[in-house]
Amino acid sequence: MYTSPGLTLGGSLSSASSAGTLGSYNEWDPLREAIVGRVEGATVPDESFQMIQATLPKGYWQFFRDRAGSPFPQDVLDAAKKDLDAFVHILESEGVKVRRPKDPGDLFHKPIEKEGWKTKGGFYAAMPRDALLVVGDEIIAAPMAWRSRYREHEPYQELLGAYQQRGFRYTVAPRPELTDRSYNKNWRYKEDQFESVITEEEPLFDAADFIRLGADIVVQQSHVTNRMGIDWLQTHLGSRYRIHVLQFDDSHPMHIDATFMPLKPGLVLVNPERVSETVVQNLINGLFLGWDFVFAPKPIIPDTQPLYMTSKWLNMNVLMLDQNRVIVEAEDEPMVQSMKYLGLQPIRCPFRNFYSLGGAFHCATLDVHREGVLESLLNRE
Ligand code: DAV
Repeated sequence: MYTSPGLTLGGSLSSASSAGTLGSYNEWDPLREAIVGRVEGATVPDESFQMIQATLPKGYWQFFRDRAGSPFPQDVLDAAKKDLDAFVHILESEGVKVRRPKDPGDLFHKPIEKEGWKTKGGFYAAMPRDALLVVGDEIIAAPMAWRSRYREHEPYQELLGAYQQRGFRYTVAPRPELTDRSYNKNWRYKEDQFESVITEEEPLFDAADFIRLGADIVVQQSHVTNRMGIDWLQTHLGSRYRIHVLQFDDSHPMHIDATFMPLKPGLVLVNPERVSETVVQNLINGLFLGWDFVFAPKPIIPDTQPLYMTSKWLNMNVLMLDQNRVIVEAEDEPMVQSMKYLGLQPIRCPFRNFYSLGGAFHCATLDVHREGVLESLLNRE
């Protein structure tokens, strides 16, 4: 067991009133401060058709082909913003200090041009969990595989600067080149088999493919996270942390947090369509010795809700405020009941309209400060 880094408050984020520590080690310690994303300026991402096929739902492939580079429909954004405002309000009333990235303005409506490629636009600052990874007292900017996400860290720069003054370490992972060599040109859509659309040309990852459990971090290889990216992070973090690569039954993996969601020490919520009984048994007999695994209830989102970028399994993309309180979608009765059954206290927040942007409570946040210490909770043999 290690002790907390115990950073002191530098002052530039002066409204932070507490004794001022930063950092977080896991997904369940008491949440004191979080970044919540923004929907303003969200742009339909301009990615190759192979990347769209690999990561996005079939029913919307044509939408992405037709609308790449243009803003998301305004009514979708307005409705999503309402949900997000309600979420911020709930977090604040539960005692969480909320920080927001800067309004990106037209940043994401502008083309991004690098050597050998150009996109019509960027994406959004709605999901800080994708772009930034907090490990202890360090924030790491992810080397993201989508070209449209190349400038996604920019709306967070001011916040990150202020956090640095408060003692957070800020690391930018090596900026990827994202030339054609980073993408597997022979990739073809397969319904049931995972073969990554990205290559091992350079380290790539989205922060949301990692889940933190103290000194152990689990990750999935995906269509946006490669082996080199995982290895880079392990080398960077050093021996204090151990990264474990888990494999699930998912041919279109992009972000682990609708598949594998630890709720507290000893308890993981898993996706029954992607995590088989056999995989669960192997985990319980090994790395997760002594832990309980619970299958998430089936999502109940109506088909009328447009889900451009995600499956319905966002129902399990919950956010723990501590080992007891958990934020759950307001109308998701099965999830509310499951959480109660597990002895947790669900807090309902309307979020279906935000789902349309591809994430839920975990995706839309970044845990800047959870009170707690670094612990080793898994069975490393
Ligand atoms: O169905 O696994 C998760 C998206 C999180 N950004 C899914 C989508």
